[in-house]
Amino acid sequence: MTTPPRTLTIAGSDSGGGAGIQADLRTFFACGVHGMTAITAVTVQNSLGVSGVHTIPPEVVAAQIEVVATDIGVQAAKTGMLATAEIITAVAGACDRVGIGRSGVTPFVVDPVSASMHGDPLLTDQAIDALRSELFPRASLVTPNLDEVRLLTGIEVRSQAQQRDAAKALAEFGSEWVLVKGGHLWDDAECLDLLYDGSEFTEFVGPRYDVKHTHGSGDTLASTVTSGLAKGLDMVSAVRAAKAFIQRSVQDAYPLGGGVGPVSPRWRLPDADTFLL
Ligand code: PXL
Repeated sequence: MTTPPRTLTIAGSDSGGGAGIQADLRTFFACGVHGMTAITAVTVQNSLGVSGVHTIPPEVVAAQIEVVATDIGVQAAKTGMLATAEIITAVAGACDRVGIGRSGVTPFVVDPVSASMHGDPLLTDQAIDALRSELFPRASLVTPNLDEVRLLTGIEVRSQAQQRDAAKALAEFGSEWVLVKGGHLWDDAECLDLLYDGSEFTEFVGPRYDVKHTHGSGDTLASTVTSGLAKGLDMVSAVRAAKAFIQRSVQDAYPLGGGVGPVSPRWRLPDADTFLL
């Protein structure tokens, strides 16, 4: 057997299995790559929300990145919940040492996760600055939703025209590509994700699905892009593939507990309901 492409997620654990590391790993598996993890924080979480956060020491986060990169190798990496400015600084240093990000050769997707969909904070206020100044310049792609756009740029996006302005403002922070996700433009009948490379826009338009269970959708999208890049796709092709993957996974979202359930790549296993029976 040959070894599949290897991907690394630098992110937090969601004990409810909906988002975070858990969503990233199942997406990596569904995309046919070998997923590895550098855990930044353990959240105490169920479908109703986050009731506790325990952060991992920054040097332990950095060490996880370095041991897997030096032994196993990483074809693409992503970030999710980074929790604190100290962890962000440690991640930036470790990535530089192993060639992840723009100073190296390994594509690096930065998903600037700042809060859960219930509004629970997953990043300290001081860490927003560190994200902008330390991680964005290293990123091949950043993937903010519109709440994160507001935190990062101060721009309140209410239209597709403002979505373009936001992409231009975000590009100033130094990433190679910006993907401004339009899922939170609730009044739009369609869902526009806007990709920008500093000079040209590429639009990815899809239907807006009327589903309540969308936990982990941003993580799933960023993990799919990361998997595509690890397999050697160019950025436009990786984002196109990821948009198709998340649309299908939103349609297969399921209820969980008393709150919000996850989007699911279970459709990748056609016999999921009958296997083992
Ligand atoms: O979906 C963003 C996210 C990322 N990582 C963790 C989370 C969440 C949302 O709740 O809990 C650990």
